[in-house]
Amino acid sequence: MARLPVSEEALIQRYGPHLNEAPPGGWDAAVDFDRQVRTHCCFCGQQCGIKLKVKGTEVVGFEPWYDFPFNEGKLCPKGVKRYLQGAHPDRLLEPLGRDPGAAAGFSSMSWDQALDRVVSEIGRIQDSYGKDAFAMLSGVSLTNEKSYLVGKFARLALQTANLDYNGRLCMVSAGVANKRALGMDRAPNPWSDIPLADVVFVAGANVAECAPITTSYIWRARDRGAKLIVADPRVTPLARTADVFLGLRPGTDSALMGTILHVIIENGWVDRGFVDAHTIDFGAAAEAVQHCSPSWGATVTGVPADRIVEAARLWGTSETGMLLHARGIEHHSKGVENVWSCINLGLATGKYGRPGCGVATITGQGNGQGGREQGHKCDQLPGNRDITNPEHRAYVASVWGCDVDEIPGKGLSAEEIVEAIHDGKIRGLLSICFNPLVSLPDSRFTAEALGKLEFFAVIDFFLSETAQHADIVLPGSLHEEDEGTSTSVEGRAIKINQAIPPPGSARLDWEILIDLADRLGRGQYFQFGSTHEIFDEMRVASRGGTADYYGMTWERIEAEDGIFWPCPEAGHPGTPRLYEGGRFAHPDGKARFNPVRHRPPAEVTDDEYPLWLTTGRVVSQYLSGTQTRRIGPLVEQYPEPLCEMHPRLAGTLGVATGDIVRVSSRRGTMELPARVVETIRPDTVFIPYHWPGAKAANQLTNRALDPLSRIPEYKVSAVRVERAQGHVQVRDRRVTALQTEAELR
Ligand SMILES: Nc1nc2c(c(=O)[nH]1)N[C@H]1C(S)=C(S)[C@@H](COP(=O)(O)OP(=O)(O)OC[C@H]3O[C@@H](n4cnc5c(=O)[nH]c(N)nc54)[C@H](O)[C@@H]3O)O[C@H]1N2
Ligand SMILES: Nc1nc2c(c(=O)[nH]1)N[C@H]1C(S)=C(S)[C@@H](COP(=O)(O)OP(=O)(O)OC[C@H]3O[C@@H](n4cnc5c(=O)[nH]c(N)nc54)[C@H](O)[C@@H]3O)O[C@H]1N2
Ligand code: SF4
Ligand SMILES: [Mo]
Repeated sequence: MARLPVSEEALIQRYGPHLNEAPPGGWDAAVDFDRQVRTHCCFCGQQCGIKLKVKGTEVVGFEPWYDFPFNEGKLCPKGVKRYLQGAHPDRLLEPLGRDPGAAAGFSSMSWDQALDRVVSEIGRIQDSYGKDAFAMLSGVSLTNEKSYLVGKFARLALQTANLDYNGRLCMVSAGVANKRALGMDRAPNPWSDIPLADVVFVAGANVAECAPITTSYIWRARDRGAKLIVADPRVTPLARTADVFLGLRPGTDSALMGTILHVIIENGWVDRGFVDAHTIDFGAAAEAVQHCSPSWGATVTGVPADRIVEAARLWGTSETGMLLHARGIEHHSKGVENVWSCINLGLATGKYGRPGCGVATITGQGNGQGGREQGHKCDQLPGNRDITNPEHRAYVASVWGCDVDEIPGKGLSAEEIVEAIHDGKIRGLLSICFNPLVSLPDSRFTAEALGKLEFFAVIDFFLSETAQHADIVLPGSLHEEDEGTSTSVEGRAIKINQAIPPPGSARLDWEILIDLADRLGRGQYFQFGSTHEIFDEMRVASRGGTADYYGMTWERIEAEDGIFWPCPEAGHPGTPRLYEGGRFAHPDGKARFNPVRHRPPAEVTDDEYPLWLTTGRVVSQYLSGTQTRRIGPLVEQYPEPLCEMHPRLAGTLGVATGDIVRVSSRRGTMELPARVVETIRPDTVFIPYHWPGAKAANQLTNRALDPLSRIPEYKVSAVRVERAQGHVQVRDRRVTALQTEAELR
């Protein structure tokens, strides 16, 4: 496999001066601005520090924020271009009501009209069908304060149990697995631990495209001589520099990790001292992988046995090591088990609670970490408390000043809410910061469900594809228009600062919710005059929970470049590294091994659908694309979905790059251009999912859910691929700089 230069130094030599070195006069010397606002990127969970340049009431550019320790000024293409979204002509400036007579299907209305309509429909639906017949969906591009407010709003203002969030499509498998195994749902390490690892094992994560800044941490480890193992059906840009590449068949991670554990046990590489002192149930986990010999593993995963053994040797014999996983492991109907199979490798070799050691999920969404702690999940209350636990409920009721019985019980998860809408059990929906029509699996089913709603309201700043199905659309706020906190991939709470006010008559998201609560007659619970006041209540509500923010203040968060939770009291320094000294977060201090027996995905290939489809991302687009499809330079880089396939498969289909192919699954069919690459397994095709309608990968995906986390199986479907009519010139700027001769066996 051709190798690229790895160190930053080598890259500087090859590609010119270091990115951090601004040209004389700054990056955008030509940009005329009044002031710079220090804040963070609105996109992924890395939450890079950035300075926005503001002229009047417009964000006109950016400058790297070199002093912010996580990214030290580095930004990926999305961060660099994010400032272009606010001025887009599609920005929603006033409330919209469905109006079949109007050209665009909507006509504008006053806030009073719009909010009164929402409130009267909530009342009508709840009076006719019960409180839980009105549901709410939320998202974790929202700050901690807004996430907290949404949780309280749904429970006390809407009084519905049915609230869930888009993190349900994202990190929940890791969340459930971490909580049950270790007692806490957070990456165990600050990212500064990555360069200290002797082995970095990246499983199911396209780091260079989806967590771009993490690449630099891994390179620093490699510069120190660390070995890199990558497990992915595709030779991702990072995988092109791997020492051991495990090009597994989609859906076989628990077999791969189980085989690695088997080899570690057989060779006596288990850290018995650590296992005996700090864990329970090792025996059960060992028994579950007794049959996982390297030849068995090779048959199931498609990875040569000697490579699996080599990965096991590197991981099993290294003093330190970090395993980083993302949705490639977690987006499965056995996502929780997959994560457990990774955690078992960390526990068996004592790789927790020390510098350079840990098994960490790479959180995806901007506030994917904080948003999963503040209580807008269907089973959760603030502080990552359990909504079914009487003590947890009583504490939160005491903070909210309500009767404990006023807090509804556990509700349905995101996909289940859509299924209940489809079944006619849920009749009304309020959605903020979620674009389910593009992002949920089996989009035809989602569209059918949205069509059955008696009333649907959306709070967004663009008319997303989902919002096009709404009865009322309320123009909310962009990231740069509000302030608050967010919690990054590392578990570091950081401060988001307001750069500009919302334009036109758009309003701050939290003000909209408080206005609605007032009109619902529940204003007594929502006496907040500012986001700062929401933070102060949130801090108290989190007190004593595992995700404890009680000791934080906005001022400290700014002054200290962020604070890692738990931070249980004033003056507490925060907790960058969890589990030090081998003390885990369960009451007895011990971690749990969980036995994992590999099982196949919900859908497997057959004669009719003989290929694996896996879906994911490209560097220049973000999630459902509502934002990044409106940023010209990002669209330029990769304007439409391409179906990645191996030359061997392309050969049997008679297809070359640019030829249109038809991809069909049991749910639907789409046509799109092929992109023939050597960097994918010949039995697998990959389609990025950032586009709507006929370009949506989710027309093909399966609604199968993990039984514990309720995450959909985005990473495995069975498909058929055929050549269709037509040929186009494809543009994929991503790969040109990184083209290699890499070959998959
Ligand atoms: N550019 C960009 N960056 C993003 C985002 C974005 O939309 N665009 N979204 C953010 C969010 S919310 C998230 S969740 C993260 C996602 O970050 P990642 O999880 O890194 O991204 P994905 O592309 O979803 O999938 C990761 C990898 O999993 C591999 N994979 C597919 N099936 C399997 C399998 O069965 N096993 C294994 N081991 N690997 C498999 C894919 O080939 C892919 O390379 O990215 C965040 N960052
Ligand atoms: N096939 C396939 N499907 C997937 C995945 C995959 O890998 N493959 N990945 C899944 C994953 S990991 C994720 S995270 C989901 C994401 O799926 P979604 O959460 O549905 O995607 P987003 O694009 O984040 O949608 C957020 C919407 O909220 C709006 N928004 C953003 N910020 C704010 C804000 O501050 N306030 C308000 N009011 N609105 C805001 C945006 O304009 C957008 O319309 O997709 C999932 N879907
Ligand atoms: S998208 Fe993620 S990696 Fe890129 S600049 Fe924003 S926070 Fe950083
Ligand atoms: Mo995600």
